[in-house]
Amino acid sequence: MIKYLFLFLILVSTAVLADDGSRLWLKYDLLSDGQQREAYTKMTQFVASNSSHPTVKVSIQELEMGLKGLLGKTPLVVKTATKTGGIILTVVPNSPSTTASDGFDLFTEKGNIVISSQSEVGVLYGVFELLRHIQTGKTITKLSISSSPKIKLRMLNHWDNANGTVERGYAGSSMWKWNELPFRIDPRYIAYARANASLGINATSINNVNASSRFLTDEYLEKIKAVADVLRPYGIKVFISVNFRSPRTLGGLKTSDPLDPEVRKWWNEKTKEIHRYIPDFGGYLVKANSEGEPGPQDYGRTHADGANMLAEAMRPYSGIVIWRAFVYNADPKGDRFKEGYAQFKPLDGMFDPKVIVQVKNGPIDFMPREPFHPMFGAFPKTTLGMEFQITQEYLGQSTHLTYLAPMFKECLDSDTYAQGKGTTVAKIIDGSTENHTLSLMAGVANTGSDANWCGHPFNQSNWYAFGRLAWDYTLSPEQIAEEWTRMTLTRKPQSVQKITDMMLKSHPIYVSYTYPLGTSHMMGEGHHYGPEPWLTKAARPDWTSIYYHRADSIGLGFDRTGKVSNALQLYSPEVQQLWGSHDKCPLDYLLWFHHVPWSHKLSTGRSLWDELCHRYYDGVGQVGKLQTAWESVKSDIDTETFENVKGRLKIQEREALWWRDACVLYFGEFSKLLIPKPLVPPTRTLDEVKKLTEIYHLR
Ligand code: GCV
Repeated sequence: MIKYLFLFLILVSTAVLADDGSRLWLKYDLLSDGQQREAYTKMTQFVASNSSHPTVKVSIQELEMGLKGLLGKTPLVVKTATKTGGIILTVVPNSPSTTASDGFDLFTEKGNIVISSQSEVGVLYGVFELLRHIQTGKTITKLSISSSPKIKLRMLNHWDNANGTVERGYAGSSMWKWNELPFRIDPRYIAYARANASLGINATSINNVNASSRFLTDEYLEKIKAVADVLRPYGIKVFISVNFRSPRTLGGLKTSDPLDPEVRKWWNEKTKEIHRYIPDFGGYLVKANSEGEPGPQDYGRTHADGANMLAEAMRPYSGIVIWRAFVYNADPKGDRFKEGYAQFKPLDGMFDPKVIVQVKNGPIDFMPREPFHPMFGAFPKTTLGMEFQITQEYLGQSTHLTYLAPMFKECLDSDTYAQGKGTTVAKIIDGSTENHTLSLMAGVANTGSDANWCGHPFNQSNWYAFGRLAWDYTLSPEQIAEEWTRMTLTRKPQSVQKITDMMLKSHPIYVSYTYPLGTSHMMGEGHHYGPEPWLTKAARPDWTSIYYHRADSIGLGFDRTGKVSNALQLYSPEVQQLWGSHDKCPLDYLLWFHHVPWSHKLSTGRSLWDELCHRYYDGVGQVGKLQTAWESVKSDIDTETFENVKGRLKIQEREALWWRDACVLYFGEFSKLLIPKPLVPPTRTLDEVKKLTEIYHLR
């Protein structure tokens, strides 16, 4: 009996200790260092605020929760500070402070910590900054921080459907329980709001851009209102993705032509109605005339006609229209790379000031490594927003450890040379280069119903990194990785260093065993998982793999220098110079722009074929190193999390091999060259590898 009781106690205690990841980076576990706790406690004995604003209320709640967890001591909440050693929250609406309205000042003054902002939400952001300081072990005795977001709209785009599925979601089903709303509010909505606010994310579009008109019905507007009410105190505005055909499908009109007066009236009224539910409605997000979605071109109108019609409906309100530039025609002779640019270029200067054109980071589609989209820097009269993909459609979904901050940064730091050296993509999208009032960075969300929200425990870091970079794109991937690790996994310095190192290496490793040297779009058809470089036929030519890699007996890569496609000319002359010759082009982008002969010697001293093989093999080898590094931090990581990541690293190793073998065997059929020594050729045949891919297509 005693034996069973003992076993039961063990089981209960491990259940309590195990970390299911649901608290994300807001863990607030007790700091183990007593001295450090004491030092923090001295400075956080009370919270003073005389505001009853809901956002200040949640700020105070967060401090209570955070400090109780981290320090084991809940601060007193008072209206005014009568002594020192506390945190003073103050909102000074027209303060001369240089911070933006939702920025904050966080400083120590006369023995207190002051968090001051022109707005309540700025105070909330300051509170999260203070808690982050404590969580990551930074000093709070001498604070002097002024922080303003670099981008105004920092937004998640959910690709969640009304039926509870998530397009390209790899963490369970949708986190929005449409069948329960508006009557039941899942506590996760609050957790979601806190997590976003902790990063400064201030907007969310709640449904898929392949949008159902259902989201504009009364029934759904009531549900969305309930979500908006939960998110509001956390400074998050709700957007809706709309189906351009809604006036017909929902309104019973004969057309959805944006120049038709009845259609315009319908949108005006619909917009008014939405504002009755959600007075601070963020606006519309639209995918039009893309991948089969309806749009203004169905009526011979332009993207500007469509966007401006919605902007007109939004005119009486603060909301805006976000119009996606992800469009491409199925032209077998064309180059998808140029499509967005070509369709939007004639419209530069024609969009209403309330419109932001949202552009994916690269010209194709969230490939693991793309050159920056040529629209950035080439549309001076249009507000361009950035669209990154946080969910890892092409980046290992939820089984590969791939930390995306370096990839986001590579794009943001790319120099467009639009107004001379230093006109980076970041400076285009923050509006500073062309003096735009609006600015936007959106990320396609990776959240789902999984207990840990994101599937792979490390995928949380990509949500985190996106938010941190949207607030301040000058932060380094290293700093963000370290911060996230300390808050989420461990504060043990050696392990923090090892994990940060793993994270920083992970994206280059992934690229090595999937898409080295600037190859792209060779994934399994439809599901986009695993390799299928031999994909020759699909519903559209630009959904095959051969369209992109162009392997033949001569070499590999898509010549975009003018002979086959002149896509390179969309960039400024400086960029053209940099990428235009295959001897100078950085190897990471080489095959994006050049068809390189198999035996051509690269700057590494190896031929293209040898380099390609080496990269594939090296990528696989590096996954082994990730596994060893992870083993070495075992004692500092929660057991459930450790085992979870360990298992996924094994899958990653198997699949890295799958990619490697598929690609070297398949390309070997064109190069007719042997795998260079000392690399050992795959033990399986190309047919055997193809079978693995076929399994994914079985019904
Ligand atoms: C929402 C890619 C994805 C689609 C996605 C599309 C888009 O093509 O595979 O699932 O659709 O991008 O961004 O609109």
